Amino acid sequence: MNHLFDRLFATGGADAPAIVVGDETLTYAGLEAETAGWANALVAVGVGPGNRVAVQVEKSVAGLALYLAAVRAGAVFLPLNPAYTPTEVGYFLADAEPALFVCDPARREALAAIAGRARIETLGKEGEGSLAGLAAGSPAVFATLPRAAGDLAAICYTSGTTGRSKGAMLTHRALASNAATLKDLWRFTASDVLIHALPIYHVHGLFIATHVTLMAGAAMIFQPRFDAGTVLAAMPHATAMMGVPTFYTRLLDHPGLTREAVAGMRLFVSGSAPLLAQTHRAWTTRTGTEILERYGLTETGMNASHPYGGPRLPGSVGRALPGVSVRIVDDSGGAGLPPGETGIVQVKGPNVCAGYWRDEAKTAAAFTADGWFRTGDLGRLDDDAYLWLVGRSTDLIISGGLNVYPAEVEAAIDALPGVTESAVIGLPHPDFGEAVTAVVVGTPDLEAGAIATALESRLAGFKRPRRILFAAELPRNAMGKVTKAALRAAHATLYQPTDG
Ligand code: MCA
Repeated sequence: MNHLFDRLFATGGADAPAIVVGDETLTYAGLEAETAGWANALVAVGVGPGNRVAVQVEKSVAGLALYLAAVRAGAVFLPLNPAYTPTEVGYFLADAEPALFVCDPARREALAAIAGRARIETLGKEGEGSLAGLAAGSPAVFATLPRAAGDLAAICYTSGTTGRSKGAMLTHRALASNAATLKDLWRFTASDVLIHALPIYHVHGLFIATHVTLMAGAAMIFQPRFDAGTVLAAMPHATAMMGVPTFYTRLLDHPGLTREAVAGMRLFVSGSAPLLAQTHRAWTTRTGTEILERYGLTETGMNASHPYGGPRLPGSVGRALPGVSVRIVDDSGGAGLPPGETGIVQVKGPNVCAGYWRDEAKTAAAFTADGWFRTGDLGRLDDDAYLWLVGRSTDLIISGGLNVYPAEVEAAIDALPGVTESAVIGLPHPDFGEAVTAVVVGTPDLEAGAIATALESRLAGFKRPRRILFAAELPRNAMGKVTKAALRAAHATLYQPTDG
């Protein structure tokens, strides 16, 4: 048995729709056959059980089939944001040492230099490319390789507060158990149709949305990217959507969002970044439906969720999922704190990753001696066991649902000529929730435009500062540490719309 793949395809009827793109529908039997072709192609290029398959492609059904095929072939999938620069990709490939790297045909040459020993094959947005050709010419049957619950299915990279990115090792158990729990909690059945407008290079779109849908035997309307008008046009044909808060604020900005537009939708899920209580309330007022918020991490998948039937308290992320435990501990990491007291959030459960890829020190630092995972988030539990997140113990920025680590952006800026030092902070932003902002100290001839241009080849677009500010010096505390809270307070309204 393949612990994850077999469960994903256990419910969907052969002729039932699995994926709808435009006016084309792929049934469960069709999707299974598609993944077989891709799995045969993977084996043909030498991918074996346990090998890593790194993939940096635009969102497409073929890209999703490639992921499922990697699971079938017993490989370990490593999804990469198409926005990553060759330098960024180079780090992941060097660290994960994949047997195969799949990229867009247009980028093959640029990326060949950084692929190391990995074999390169291609897959384009329109289904073209070398691996796509191989998959299309391969048999549509494949004997799925057995995989145990504890085997790795994927490695997802997440940056650290200092230093380089770490690869969270996600097992078949972690992914399958999380999907099964959420399917039941959110009451997914074969009658559901999910609007899938999330990217498939991250946990939310690749695992949560896809696995929950497939495990339920439901269908998804697959959209290449989020566009409010396109999502609204799909709503009469759908029952559910999963999104990041930016989806909801952009939909609220669209005149087409009305009670009638959402009449057939039974569930709106938000996650990956905090949903402002005011957005939650504005949504309820406008549509008569309540957004269900849930809380997760790359390392753990989902940990907590608003109840389906009970109160969806705005500003809270609900209760620990069945089978998952959440506790709040004090700063010293010792005793669990009683309800009402704020501390560090720790989680435990089958959903938690097996540690970081080839990094025993970071793995050891991420877990307590008694096996709890340190989330890096600060929060409190109330008397009804609802979790309220109040901040982070790290200075992580979440922009439009994507994590940005200031240390990485600061290092790129500090390496530029004329820069003495920099501090990168997240400031409240109406569209992205938080916007990456740099405060730079350096020679008087430094210009924001030149810094922005220099960063283009080093950092993916979502990590690059929206605004670059200059200062004579950075505020510091008595220990000499830059006080980012002071910087955030000083520039809190930088992105707020001004009257008049
Ligand atoms: C794109 N850009 C961004 C972002 N996305 N800038 C800041 N933050 C972003 N998130 C920039 C691009 O670099 C580009 O800049 C410009 O915006 C337009 O790019 P485009 O791709 O057209 O943007 P968009 O389509 O408007 O995308 C915004 C988005 C998208 C819809 C919010 O980022 C998105 O789908 N985010 C979801 C990410 C996600 O799935 N997160 C889940 C992670 P320029 O013009 O300068 O080139 S999983 C997770 O967090 C955990 C486990 C969990 O709990 O789910």
